[in-house]
Amino acid sequence: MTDTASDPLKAELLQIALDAAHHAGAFLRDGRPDDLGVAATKSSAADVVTEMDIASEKLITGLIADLRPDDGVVGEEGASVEGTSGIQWVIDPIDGTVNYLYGLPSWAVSIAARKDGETVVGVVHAPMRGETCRAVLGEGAYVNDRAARVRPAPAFGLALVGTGFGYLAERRARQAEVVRQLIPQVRDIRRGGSAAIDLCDVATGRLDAYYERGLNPWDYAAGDLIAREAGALTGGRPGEPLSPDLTIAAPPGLFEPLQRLLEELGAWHD
Ligand code: LIP
Repeated sequence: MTDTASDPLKAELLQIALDAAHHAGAFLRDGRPDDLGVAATKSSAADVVTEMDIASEKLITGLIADLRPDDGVVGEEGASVEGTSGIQWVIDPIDGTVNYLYGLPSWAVSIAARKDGETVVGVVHAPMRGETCRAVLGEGAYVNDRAARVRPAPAFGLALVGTGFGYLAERRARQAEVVRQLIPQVRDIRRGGSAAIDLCDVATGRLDAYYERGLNPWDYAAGDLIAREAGALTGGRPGEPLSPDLTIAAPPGLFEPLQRLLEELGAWHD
């Protein structure tokens, strides 16, 4: 895979992200224990961590530290390095952990690089799909070697909308109430279990839109850039950037009415 980025730094960051994601992806795909279990839980008994999440994050952060020891790092499984270079890596070593635990194919390694707080490189590698989505800020989005573009906005009632649900029962009840009101107004809903893949599916036109409340930066950092570079609008509540409060991605013409409806439905609060 030849990847060019106009800026040598972005080219270096992209190559490191691709190499690390592919290395971790192969480890996770080929080394998944048949008896994989839960190593720990976080916000609830359903919010699980496996030994492979931890090992994947260690593998990725080790590769990055060897090549760029002065960079900052934040990872879902606890990686936290302040850094002095102005570059911060944002890592989800397995996005879609529950899918991975159950042996379902929809999981990915998500790696983003931020320069002075702005995401400049994003890579989402989905080994079971044989796909890698990537983007460099201002230089378009790609799935493997093909340019990625969003599907043109459909009529609202024909939109295929991805979403997801949190790990706490009271939040899930609230999210169910939002989706109950949304479903009759759109074509259908899809719940894939990986925000990073859902954002890439918007970027490649496999979903018309995606929204979710309660994501963490490592879930969306890379997929957000990929979706935007593929022509999507992304954000949260009206006038706000995407955040753990609410993440929305969709092409222009669909993003705006979906954002308005989610605001009316209170999708941004528990
Ligand atoms: C997952 C997200 C997904 C969400 C899940 C979970 P994880 O991230 O990608 O969209 O619905 O609840 O947060 O925990 O597998 O990295």
